[in-house]
Amino acid sequence: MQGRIKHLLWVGLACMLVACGGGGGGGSSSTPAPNGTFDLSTTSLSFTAATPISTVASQTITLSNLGPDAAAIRVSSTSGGAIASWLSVTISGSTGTVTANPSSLSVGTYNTVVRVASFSSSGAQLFSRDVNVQLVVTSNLWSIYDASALPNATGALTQANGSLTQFDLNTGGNSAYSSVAAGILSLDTTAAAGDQHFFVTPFAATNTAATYPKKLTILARLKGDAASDRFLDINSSFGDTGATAYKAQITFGSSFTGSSLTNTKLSLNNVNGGGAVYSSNFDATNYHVFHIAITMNTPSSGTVLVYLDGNATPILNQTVSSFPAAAVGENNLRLGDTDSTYTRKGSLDWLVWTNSDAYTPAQLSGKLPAGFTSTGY
Ligand SMILES: [Ca+2]
Repeated sequence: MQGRIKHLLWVGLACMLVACGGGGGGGSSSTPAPNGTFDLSTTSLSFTAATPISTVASQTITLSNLGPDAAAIRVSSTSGGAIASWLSVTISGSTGTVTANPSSLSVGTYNTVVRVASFSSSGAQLFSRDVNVQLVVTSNLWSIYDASALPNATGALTQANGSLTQFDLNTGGNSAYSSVAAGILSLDTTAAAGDQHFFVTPFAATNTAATYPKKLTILARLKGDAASDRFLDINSSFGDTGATAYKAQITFGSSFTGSSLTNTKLSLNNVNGGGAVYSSNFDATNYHVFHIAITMNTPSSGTVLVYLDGNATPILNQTVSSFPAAAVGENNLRLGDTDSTYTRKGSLDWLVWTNSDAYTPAQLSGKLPAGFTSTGY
């Protein structure tokens, strides 16, 4: 049934293409040779998508010289079956619109051939033209810190556009408080609880625009250390240029709720004009992938979700009517010990983020940067 409806639709479209109107007449039973050569404006199309972007811009092809005998246009694979599931083609008038949808694809290169064919009113194929379509799915959506060097070492941070930059160490930070070995960043401020020691880097320039919602997804693989009940902070500020900024402050490991390292929490600090809200428990003696998804609906309000190891159910899901204020225009990510009262000690394997969207684990399955796949992704 569906196929027949589709066929009738194509016939209708073809009438627009070849001016079917005009009175008919005839009744001849002969089958003259078809006229027209049926040309396409291109026989190859190329798309590029950076995961996990779900859509890319469509491209068009123009049909011409169909000739008077073409009564229908059909699109298929070269064997006459359905075209690739990641591709759609619609034809309106003399324009074919080709849309690639990489949302279900992993990083890689995908090639397919689409056949555009004209058919006579009796259903005989007249001409066909093939279009080679390539879709390259890349993973360069992410800003990546892989802990192969200190965060403030030159070139330690790969930005989403491929450029190499690095974090800055905060003023007052002590280089003795962090070290890197075997691809792991170790942070330890237990020598002086009052010290702050963190790395900071600005978000992409696009996040400075005063348009909402603003979105951020961060994934970090890290674990705690029994020498300190708190092991790391990840703070994100979302300031518009010249305006008061607000920040999401997350602290991993919070024994002040009475938990231990084997049964600890993370906290989202100073929200809704009050104190912290806490996640459900996890085991901070082992590495976990923490997945933070933030949506700012206004400069000072939004939602924060934190997922653990790719599980669909978040360990924290908080609607925030007011985040704590930061400095005017502050628009950056902070990693380390931002606390002037308590210590931090912990280890970080890697950290990646994107300002593209606030993704769920399912949306990121198979779409983390190469080499960063983990349990749950
Ligand atoms: Ca401190």
